[in-house]
Amino acid sequence: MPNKNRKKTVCCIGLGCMGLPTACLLATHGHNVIGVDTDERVVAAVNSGRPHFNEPGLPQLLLKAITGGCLVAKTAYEDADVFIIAVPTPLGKPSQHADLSYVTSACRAILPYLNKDKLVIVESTLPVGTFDRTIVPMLKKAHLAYCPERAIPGSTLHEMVHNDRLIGGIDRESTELARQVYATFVSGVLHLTDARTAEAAKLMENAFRDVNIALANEFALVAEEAGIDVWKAIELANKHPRVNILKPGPGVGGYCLTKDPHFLIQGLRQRAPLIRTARAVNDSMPERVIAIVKTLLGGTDSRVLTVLGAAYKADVCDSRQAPALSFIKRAEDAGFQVRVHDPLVTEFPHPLLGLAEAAAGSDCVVLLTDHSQFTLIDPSKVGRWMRTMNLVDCRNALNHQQWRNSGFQVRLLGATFA
Ligand code: SAJ
Repeated sequence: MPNKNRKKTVCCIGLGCMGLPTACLLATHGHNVIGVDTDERVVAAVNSGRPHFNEPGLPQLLLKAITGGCLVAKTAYEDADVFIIAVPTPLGKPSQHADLSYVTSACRAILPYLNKDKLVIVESTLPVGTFDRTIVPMLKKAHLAYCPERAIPGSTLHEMVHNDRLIGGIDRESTELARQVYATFVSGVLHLTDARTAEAAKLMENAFRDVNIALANEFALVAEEAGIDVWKAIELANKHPRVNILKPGPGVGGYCLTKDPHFLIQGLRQRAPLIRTARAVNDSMPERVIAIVKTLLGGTDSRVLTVLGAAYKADVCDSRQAPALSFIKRAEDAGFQVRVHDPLVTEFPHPLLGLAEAAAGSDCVVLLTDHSQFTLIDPSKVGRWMRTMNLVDCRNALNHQQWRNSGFQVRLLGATFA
């Protein structure tokens, strides 16, 4: 068994939204960390002490790790005591099965360094059984554990430290070694289990959230037809001691909820109709928003839309699988011109404009993401730039009375009237 008292070198593979915060936490809790990423821009950003994405507290922690000399990023792999794999597992198309190519290529790259004194931890999301079936046969020379990452973007560092963690080693020694690594910075409970159960738990968490958001979205559709305000109804329903309904919105985006429900049921004979339907309900929401916009604009030739929010959720700069992507495509197919404003996102397939440019000559503001900054927008100013003053708020994020007082016609998703 490796000497647990020696300062460990940890090689963190994948410096994305989860890998970089993990590397920084390890580096500021007594480990020497080598961060490996195939993207040279990411490596350069990390080594210069500037995170390549927006996450509260990360710039300060990264700077501390770099200036303390405990973290260095590289594009080449290096020997270490512990390897942590936190690379993406995208949804393969059209199979809707996990694409394991990044994980398996990281496994192949570390093979030359492995022996019985090494520990490999995989944090990447995996379909149930993948660790035992695919990873273990490749890396069996080392101690192995599957420990899924479950922190939420926007509160990653807090959750990485305070959340409970699942540790599924292939044997007691592997589980114990992985437990020791996380014990250096996690204050939540470290639950020891097996890899298969850890894989399933992670996927079930995200399927649970996706299904519950779908329910909230379906409530929004019901409310629109029934002539009630879903936001008020949900607020009141949530006063019940055993009810906690999530929020409706223009769809579910991001890297996790859009794929993990598929991973959970991939390859099963079981059809899992609820999980599949939830995905379909959430994917249908951008189309519902288009229908609302069309009703609001009526039969006029008003055809320019200003989208507020390209990020998949509030106050993050990540636009992966954002509802805005699907909304813009459908709106353009329906003949609308779309201009997009997002103060946080920098990479997006559609041009990102300043607010004034995005609103100039527009007929309708469509709020898709509830960034805090959007509540500071002065509707009377925006109204002066627009051709006709309409607002569709898909997140119940704005002060509708203020927008109405400035001359806007306002529609709220999930309510016939704002
Ligand atoms: N959303 C709603 N209504 C809600 C909550 C969310 O429409 O009430 C939408 C968001 O706007 C966004 C999408 O759902 O488009 C996903 O956002 P999220 O905040 O629910 O979750 P993620 O994808 O940022 O992070 C999730 C988290 N999983 C759970 O909470 C069970 C996080 O803990 C996981 O670590 C992460 O997935 C992951 O990496 O798997």
